[in-house]
Amino acid sequence: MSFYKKLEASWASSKSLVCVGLDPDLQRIRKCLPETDRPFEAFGMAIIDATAEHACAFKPQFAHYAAAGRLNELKTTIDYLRDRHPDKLIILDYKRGDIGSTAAYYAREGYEVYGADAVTLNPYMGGDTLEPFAAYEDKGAFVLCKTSNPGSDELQGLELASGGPLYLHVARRAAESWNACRNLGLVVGATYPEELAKVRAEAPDLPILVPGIGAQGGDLAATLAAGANAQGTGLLINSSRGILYAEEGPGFAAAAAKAAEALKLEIQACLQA
Ligand code: NUP
Repeated sequence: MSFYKKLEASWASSKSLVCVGLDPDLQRIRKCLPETDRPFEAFGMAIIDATAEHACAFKPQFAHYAAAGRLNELKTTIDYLRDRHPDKLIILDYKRGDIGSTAAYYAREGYEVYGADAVTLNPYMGGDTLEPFAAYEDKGAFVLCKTSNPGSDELQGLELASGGPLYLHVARRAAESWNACRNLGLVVGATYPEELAKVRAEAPDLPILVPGIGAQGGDLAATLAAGANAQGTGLLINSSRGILYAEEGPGFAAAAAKAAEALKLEIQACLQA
């Protein structure tokens, strides 16, 4: 199944735009779970099972696993997700970007070793660095466009001599010449709804992954008004800490379920308004 078809199917079956970010943090997990050798796996599985009915996608964050020396648990968590919840989109957030010959290895890592449906990529080395990923025609890649961090304007907002900011040039390229295989999306932070509206105008059909809701204080209503399409989809609204650590104690999974459900319902209410 093509990446866009899989994404459409995950929106349709979940009736949700919520993407649950898996950003495990050992200190916080220790407050939630009894001592175990594989805390990232146990925490991830519990969060996945608790929140799946409210989510269309999960987004494991590579650095959280890698920095803890727990990439093996990233792999088993993704395997578990694929096995138990096959209709959910799995987005590996690793923001790769390198010369094409090396990018081919990163693509193999993301899609074949970890088995992600989609990855996040940094396109600022140029479109040729995306090609090895786009060549996996049934997989997807979300290209960083206007990121959620406070400093994202420093480079992404630079005005080009040809007119308009750099991030809009990225949006146009991702919608057109970079997207020959029809499997790209964009990343735009919920902290920049005005910029999201401009991106949406340049890329009316691209799926947009939107982090920055919850812990980073992004504006949900403005995000949906700026980025949702006529069908009330087109966006994946990510929340990581706001769901994972809704409660740091033994009730973490039930609290995460509640937080994911609350986000899903808030999205529905905004879309209906
Ligand atoms: O622009 C971006 N902002 C951002 O926060 C692009 C991202 N991929 N992210 C990621 O989304 C970030 O690395 C983290 O995994 C997640 C946001 O987490 P939270 O603020 O919801 O806890």
